Amino acid sequence: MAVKFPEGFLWGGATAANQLEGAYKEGGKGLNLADVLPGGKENRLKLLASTGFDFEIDKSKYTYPNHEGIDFYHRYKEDIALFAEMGFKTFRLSIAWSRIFPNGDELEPNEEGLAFYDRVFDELAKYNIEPLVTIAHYETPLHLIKEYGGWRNRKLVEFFERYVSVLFNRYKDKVKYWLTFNEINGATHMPLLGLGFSPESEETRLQDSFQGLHHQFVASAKAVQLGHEIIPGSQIGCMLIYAPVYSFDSNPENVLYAQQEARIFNNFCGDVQVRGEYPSFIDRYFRENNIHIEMEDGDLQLIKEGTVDFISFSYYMSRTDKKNKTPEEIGQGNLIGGVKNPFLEASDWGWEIDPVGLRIALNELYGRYQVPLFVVENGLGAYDTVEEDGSINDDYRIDYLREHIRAMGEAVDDGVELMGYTSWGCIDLVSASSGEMSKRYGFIYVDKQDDGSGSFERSRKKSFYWYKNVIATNGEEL
Ligand code: BGP
Repeated sequence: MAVKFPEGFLWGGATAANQLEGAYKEGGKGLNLADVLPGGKENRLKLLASTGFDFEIDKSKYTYPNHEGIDFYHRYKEDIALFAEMGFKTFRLSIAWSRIFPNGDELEPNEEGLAFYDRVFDELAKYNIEPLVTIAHYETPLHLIKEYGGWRNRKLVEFFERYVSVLFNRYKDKVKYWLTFNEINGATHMPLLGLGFSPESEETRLQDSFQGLHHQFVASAKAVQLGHEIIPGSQIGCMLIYAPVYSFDSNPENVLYAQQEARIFNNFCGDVQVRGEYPSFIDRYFRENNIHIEMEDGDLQLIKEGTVDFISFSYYMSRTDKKNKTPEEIGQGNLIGGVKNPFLEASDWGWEIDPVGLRIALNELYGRYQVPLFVVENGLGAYDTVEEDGSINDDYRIDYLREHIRAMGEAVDDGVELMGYTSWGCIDLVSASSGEMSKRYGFIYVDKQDDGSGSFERSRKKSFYWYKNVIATNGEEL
């Protein structure tokens, strides 16, 4: 039976500034984190997971794919026309903080940066495509990283507040949907991406990450309050990376372990941002891990008053786990840990493919919070082949998306309130975790290769026509 989606469901695609804009030094933009992350899976993953990352750019050693991205900065009109052709109702993009405040700590914004996003929003408006804007997506200005140590430093709350109030005032007539911090709960895993610092050592990782998270909770709550004041009717969401945690087996010790891991990874940030308070289970975790959060008077009140309107999340995989892993089992799970799930297949990058997990995720989140949900990232990173006639037959991507969309439809039938779906990387772009172009997610192919060659020319993949029909039939024809 066909699944059904509500009227006005927001179908679309998702991107982030640093992964598609390029033009890394144009328009007065300052450097940000992504500008100093090298390309190539080995280099990037190693650096993201490392401690004591050196932020000086060594151009002779690496390539920097985010410098050019896919040149959206110059080609946004062509790209938005293609999104419109697919029938997008919404387009998720982020604003690069360092286009607006090149160093992050200035008092006055950079007009050229602001004007660029005006042009993008105006272009979207031409086609009635609603922008969904992420305010911070792995793009901390480099100056804030080097001079202040990233989000460990309370000062960033003040700089962020200035940044968001500039955004809300400037775009109040153009943008209604906002997200504060991308995948906020991923921060303890890879603090460099979300919190803009690389831990000094493994011993300091948790303490510094949770302190940085506290600063982001305060900053996010302020953003929600400001947004509601400046833009009446605006809707401001949090953004989580959500991966249901399955127990490897029915051993109660493993079930308990899975539950506890899920609480820390999946629930903690949502509890703070949606319910407006630190959950009681975190006290024991902090105590046992020797974590002490420094708070200022009024922080908890602010967090209480700045709760989000909806929850958005990325879903790529579930996680299967057990309490005692053998040395062989460690590292066999997903990017986010755990052990191999014998029932699931994985992508070429080892991300386990689990559409049922999306239905589980939606039910878990809605059951816990009863606020509207928005799937703002989901998709298959895969190698694509361009045939001699120029066609790209990405049936594997269509299969992946079909099953995930079907699972969402089932969740809607389960009673979940779902606002929309923006599949990740609707146009090929630079991969965040691996810095590769060859890990492609798009409906639109971009001729840019890992070695930096390519014409940037865009072409429609088979999935482009498929998704167009999905949107046209509001998900009835998959
Ligand atoms: C999410 C990020 C995105 C994105 C996506 C896919 O974690 O929010 O920025 O890139 O994952 O990951 P990757 O690019 O590593 O394949």
